[in-house]
Amino acid sequence: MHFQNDLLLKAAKAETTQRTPVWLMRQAGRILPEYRKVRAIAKDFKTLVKTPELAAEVTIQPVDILGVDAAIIFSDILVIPEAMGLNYEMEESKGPVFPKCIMSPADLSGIHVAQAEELHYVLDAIKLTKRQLNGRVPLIGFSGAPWTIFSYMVEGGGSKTFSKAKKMLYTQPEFSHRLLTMITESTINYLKGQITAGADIVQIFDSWAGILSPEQYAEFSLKYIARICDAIDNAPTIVFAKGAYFAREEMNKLHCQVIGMDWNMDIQESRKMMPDKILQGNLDPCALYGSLDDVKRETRKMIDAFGPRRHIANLGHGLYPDIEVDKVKCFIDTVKEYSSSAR
Ligand code: 1CP
Repeated sequence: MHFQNDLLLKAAKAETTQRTPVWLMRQAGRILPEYRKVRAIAKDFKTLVKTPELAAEVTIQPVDILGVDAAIIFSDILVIPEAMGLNYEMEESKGPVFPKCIMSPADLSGIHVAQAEELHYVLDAIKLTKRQLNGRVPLIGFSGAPWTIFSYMVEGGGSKTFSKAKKMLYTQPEFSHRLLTMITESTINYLKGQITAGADIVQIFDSWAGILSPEQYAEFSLKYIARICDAIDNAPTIVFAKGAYFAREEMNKLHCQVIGMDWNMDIQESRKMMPDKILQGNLDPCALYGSLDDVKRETRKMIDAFGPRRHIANLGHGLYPDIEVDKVKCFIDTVKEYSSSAR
């Protein structure tokens, strides 16, 4: 595959680039009026995810409108529980809800390890997006980390504390491992399918890493992320574990190329703890609520702290829906300009 812009893939392979590549978590959807138009045509979130033509369109929008160095396939981490047999609904302005959730071994009766083909609509959206991108930028595939997916399957939706999911780890550890193993196997099948369909690099989102103790994190999350990383050998992998500052030394040992960082992680300290990794991140999305001058200053500070090499610029978590598009563009343009002039 010949790319017009392969900055992200080069950076992920630790090759020198003329500037720092940049993309944003949640760059599709949320902030773009163009997204909302397509979303209105689709009527609901799941139809959008399951219609490859529309999913491809909103995947490419941020490449055209924001000028990011990569596209990320428009989907959700919750397609995995659904493929395993646990249906979810996306309630307007509320988020995901599972009509049934997993509480005991009996609830596993309708649950199976998912095969990639069961998520054919995502694979079709990837193939179509790749054709339409035509090598302009690489395409990122993704999945949730097993622990984060487990949290939604047990909790039945979002939560501030995920106390039901954590209760399961304390009260039914063996059963927890059984379910985590099934999610891990499904995720390996799915990510391999995404790469075969054309994803150039994949990111594993462990959004709820930070609510576990270091000991629990090693046992119930990192172990399964490591299995996924070991199984994926034909594309670079990014692991983003939000709040897992306590696991950085362990994450340096994963068979992945890139570690995504949130804004709680000090950049210099992270360089020392993860010397073998390319680092991605980590500006606080709330920094984009400041003035354009504030955004420029904060972005330059981030670029200076990471230095000119072994960095992929991003936010420390996804964009919030009320962040203004011109602030987002300012972040992207500042990374591009400042990182080219800084070397
Ligand atoms: O109707 C809508 O437009 C709903 C908003 C929305 C969007 C645009 C949801 C509901 N999901 C998505 C798409 C999505 N989700 C993408 C692709 C788009 C992009 O990156 O530009 C990705 C990568 C995700 C991943 C995702 N979904 C995560 C991991 C990343 C993170 O933010 O930590 C998580 C935790 C979810 C679950 C989810 N889906 C949607 C919501 C509101 C939530 C969070 C619910 C909660 O608070 O627990």
